[in-house]
Amino acid sequence: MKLYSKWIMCFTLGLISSVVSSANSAIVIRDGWIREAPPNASTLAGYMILENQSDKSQSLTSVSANAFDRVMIHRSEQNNGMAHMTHQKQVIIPANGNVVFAPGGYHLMLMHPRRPLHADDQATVNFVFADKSKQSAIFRVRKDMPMKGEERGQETQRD
Ligand SMILES: [Cu+2]
Repeated sequence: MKLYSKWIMCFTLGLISSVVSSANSAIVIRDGWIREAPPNASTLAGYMILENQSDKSQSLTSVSANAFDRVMIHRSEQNNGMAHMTHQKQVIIPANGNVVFAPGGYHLMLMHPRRPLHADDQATVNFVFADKSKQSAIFRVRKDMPMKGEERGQETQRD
């Protein structure tokens, strides 16, 4: 009987450590897309939803992509009717909550594309979080925001 419970203990610890050593974060990245830009554009914008499926808040600290020299996290804001962007060192995703990156708000600034990106092309984007966990997602290049319900439909009419 003692031996048996010891075995259970080992098995449980083994399971726990395999979860801890996993590099995947508790964040799910959904609906990733990159807005298509003219071929000579030096910067593109990327959008997605970061969904935190854990009971702990998470913090996004850096982003990279093979298709770009550098990726920065920005936030667009309106101040006295003037739009401007600020660089974000981190973005906190609340426990069991999400943060939406969308035109007019948070966005990824994808700098200096290393290859031409046209509508329907794909690029892998890599996310690193404050707890050193990582997550990657495939973003699709689109002419415009994916249509999903009326709210987003209105966004696309801004352009
Ligand atoms: Cu920006």
